[in-house]
Formats: sequence, C-alpha cells, structure tokens
Amino acid sequence: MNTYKSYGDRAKQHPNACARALLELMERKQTNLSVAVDVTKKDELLSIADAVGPYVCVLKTHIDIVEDFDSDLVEQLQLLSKKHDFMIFEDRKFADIGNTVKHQYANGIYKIASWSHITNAHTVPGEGIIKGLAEVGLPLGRGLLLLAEMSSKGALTKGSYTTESVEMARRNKDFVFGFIAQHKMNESDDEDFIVMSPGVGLDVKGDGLGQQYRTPHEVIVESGGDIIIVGRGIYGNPDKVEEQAKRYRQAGWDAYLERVRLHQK
Ligand code: S5P
Repeated sequence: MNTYKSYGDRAKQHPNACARALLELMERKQTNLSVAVDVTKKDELLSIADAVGPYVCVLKTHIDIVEDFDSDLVEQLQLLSKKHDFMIFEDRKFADIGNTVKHQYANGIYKIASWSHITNAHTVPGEGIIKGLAEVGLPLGRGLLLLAEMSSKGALTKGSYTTESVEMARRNKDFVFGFIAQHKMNESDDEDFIVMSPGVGLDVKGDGLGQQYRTPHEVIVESGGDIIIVGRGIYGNPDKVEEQAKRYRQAGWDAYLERVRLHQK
C-alpha cells in the first residue's frame, strides 16, 4: 500500500471508511486543499465556505470562535458540504481525559460529532482520549486525526512524542486515519496514514505569533504530506478569496502530480 500512489489507488486499498471517502473525494474533485476558515461571524464563515467550496476537499472550522453561533450555522455548513462535495473538519484539538472529551465531542452547545466528519486530538493525555472520542464518533462513521507535529515555532511535538503518537494511531486504526503533521508519518508502505499539514503559504514565511509557513511543494513533494491546510493565505484578502483558493488548489495539485510522477520511476 504505497502512500505515494495516487489518491484514487490509495482509496481502493484503505481499511478506514473515513479515509476512503476522503481519498475518493480528492481524486474525484482533483484537490488536496483544505481551507481553514478562522473568522468570527456566521455570515462571513458561510460566505467564504460557499466561495471556496468548489476548490476544497475539506473545510476546516474553529466553531468556538464564531460570536453569533447558532444551530442554523451547522445546518448551512452541512448543506454547503453537500452542494460542493467537501468534508467538514472541526479543528477542536481535544486534549482531556476520555470521559471529558466524550462529552465535549457529543454534547454542549456545539454537538460537534453530529455535523463534523473529521476532528482531531492531542495525544498528551494518552490513549484514553482516542477511546473516549471513538465511543461517540465510530458509530457515526466519523474519523479522527492525531496531532503528531505542530507547525508553530518551539512546538514540543517532536521526538518520542511524535513516534508514540504514531504508535497510538496504529493501535486505533478503526477510528484514527491520519495526522496533523509536517511530514509523512508511516515508515513502511504496509500502512497508510493521511497527513494534513497546516502552516502553508505562498507569499509569507510567518505571522509574528509563531506560525511558520512552507510552500505546497515543500509540504507535498519534499515532506510527503497529503493535504495542505491554508487559512489566511486564502481568506486574508476578502476581495481575493476565490482567486486565492484556485491558486492554492492548483499549487497543491501540481505538487501532488509531481510526487506521483517521481515515485512511478
Ligand atoms: O500545528 C498546527 C495545527 C493546526 S490544526 N498549526 C496550525 O496552524 N493549525 C491550524 O491551521 C490553525 O489552528 C489554523 O486554523 C490553521 C492555519 O491557519 P493560517 O491562517 O496560519 O494558514
């Protein structure tokens, strides 16, 4: 199961249902772009989601920053996900014991599990966090990403933290299908983890608050990431959202085609 194969070929072989659906979607839509829509108003979030929808495989949200959140927002997001054929990823970064995250995932105001296809978790509390989230997410067909490496300067997610996070994923492949990371995480081709990489920018190298940007080429060709996550590079200029989404989609897809070509030889 060579993780440098085409997304379509990987979809055919992938044991995890959520990963299969995502890889099929990427192949069908020819995009490995995920847009991080980190805005604080419902209307703005929906309008950006509608504008970038045709170009993305995954729309990433931080639902708790939306000031005028209501249940209609998630209904509208779900409609847009069907209209444009993308998956929703609530970037909740769960980080507590299994019993607590179970409630944070299923309940409260946001009821994340009811609408978000994908979510993610830090591994700092140990494997119980995966077990707790799986109790809620697995029956709904949801998928989980583990944060194995962060993009920000000075992040502690390195060395044995990262390798033990990969071990946790290996033991929970029914629910965990990949990582938020800066590099490809599987050592052998017998397994296939999808790597989503944030910290992607074509024009700037940082944001003054620790974020570090690399290009789609660096992420996909040099580091073996599968999906580029782009936030401010796309929604930063409100007049150029669609234009920038097209640009990053193209850059991401070109890098992917180059990678497939290189590994065919
Ligand atoms: O290590 C990480 C993990 C994540 S999920 N670094 C990140 O930047 N992120 C998220 O990716 C972050 O929360 C934000 O939503 C997005 C990057 O946004 P940008 O505006 O810097 O592209």
